[in-house]
Amino acid sequence: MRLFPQHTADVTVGDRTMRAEELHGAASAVAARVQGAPAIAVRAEASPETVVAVVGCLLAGVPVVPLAPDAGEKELAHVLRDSGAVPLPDVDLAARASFSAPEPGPSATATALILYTSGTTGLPKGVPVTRRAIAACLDGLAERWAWDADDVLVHGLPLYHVHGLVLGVLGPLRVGSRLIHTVRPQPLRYASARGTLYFGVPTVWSRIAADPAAATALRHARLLVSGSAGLPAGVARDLAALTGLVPVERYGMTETLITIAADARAPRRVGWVGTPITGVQARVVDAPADGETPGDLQVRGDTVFGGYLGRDASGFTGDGWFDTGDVAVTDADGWVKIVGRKSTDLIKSGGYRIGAGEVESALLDHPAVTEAAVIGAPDPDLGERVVAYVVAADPVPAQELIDFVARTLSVHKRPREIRFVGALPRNHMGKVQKTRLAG
Ligand code: MLC
Ligand code: AMP
Repeated sequence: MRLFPQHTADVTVGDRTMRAEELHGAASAVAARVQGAPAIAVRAEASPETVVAVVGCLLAGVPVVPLAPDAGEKELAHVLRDSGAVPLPDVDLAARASFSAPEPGPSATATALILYTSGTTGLPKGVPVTRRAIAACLDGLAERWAWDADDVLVHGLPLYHVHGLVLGVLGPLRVGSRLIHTVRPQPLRYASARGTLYFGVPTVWSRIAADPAAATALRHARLLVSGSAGLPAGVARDLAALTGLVPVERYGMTETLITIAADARAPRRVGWVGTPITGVQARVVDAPADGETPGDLQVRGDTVFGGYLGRDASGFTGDGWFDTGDVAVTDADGWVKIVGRKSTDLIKSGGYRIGAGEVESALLDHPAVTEAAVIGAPDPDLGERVVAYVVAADPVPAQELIDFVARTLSVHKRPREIRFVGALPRNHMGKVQKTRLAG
């Protein structure tokens, strides 16, 4: 199954642009080199090399494991061991080859990507994403957003998650629209790139809304899209005032890709993420479609994965629906609004998903730390920020612990704040009572 036509569109990352033919030639050279490998790990810096590496592996039908460029030793070792992926040697952007996969080519059910994502406890788990899931997700979104080859997509999101990589790179290549990646998602960089379509997480939109010069520069855009976390109503309001546009929202997960999205042509309903895209069904369990009663959000369909790499298919109901862990309401028109999350041990900070257990165990690896409990505290900029309650055997500066987590896991998983306590609140079974830790 082909994911994109041979010559799609030009891709710019930072100050480097690759014409569609150049991208295809360099990616073909990668494909010829990696063909037959079980899986290839790509250090996913925001660069044309990353785009070429990913496209090359996909041409060859070899699964890609994108690595966070700032992944620390512990996280990196785990991902490489768990996936069995082999790191890709340097990519030559000047290489030109012509590659066609032996017929019949990779099947629709072949794994295209293995994305690592945090659970509530333990180390991140691998999510195999099939070619069919990617195609269904991108075609469904193109339909919702009337996204076509005349669009120019702008974003600066990281290239190792669904948002920045699947939607933000494979999306334009499949649709044939030009991509301008700004390397970092800073307001002024969005403002100076002339696009029609802009992707951002709520933190990006809130920073743009707080920068009127940057925001007003987006007035020419056709569509702003927000996702990966809930968009605060105040941010939507400020953006509307400055740009004349209210972002369209969509909802998804690493395990399911994007499942629910609002139609760009429909009136905006801030906080509502839309209806299931083509090929996907959603249900809110044991709740009437009254727009008010919350229940567990479950999904199934073409975009949904089949189970974590090397593990059983946890998270699925007996009748084959994936339990997202999110709590939602739905209304008579089938629109969905995300109202919360079942586990407080999954933190969303700046759109990144961070497992409390993973940060706790990283902190416990530090010799001065005897106990640690991590929570997500409400944060006006990041949505939630990682806060760690720590019992220390010896005096240790908070910054040392923050840097230690940034080094062992990755920078975005570091606690933004350490609160030293004499003991953690525990119940009579000895379990930490996180509800008694103040946000
Ligand atoms: C700070 N830095 C440190 C550090 N403290 N470096 C080492 N050690 C420390 N202790 C450095 C960082 O490396 C970085 O450098 C700089 O300081 C700023 O880092 P930051 O403060 O962490 O960045 P911040 O401004 O908080 O980031 C906000 C953000 C980011 C919005 C840019 O959170 C982001 O990119 N979010 C996107 C997440 C995303 O794509 N999620 C999608 C998941 S998919 P430098 O040099 O790099 O600036 C999904 C599915 C779906 O959810 O529905 O989409
Ligand atoms: P990740 O695995 O990083 O893709 O994170 C998935 C989680 O992000 C979901 O389970 C939701 O909690 C959250 N999420 C994604 N999109 C939205 C949205 N539009 N509104 C609210 N939460 C969202």
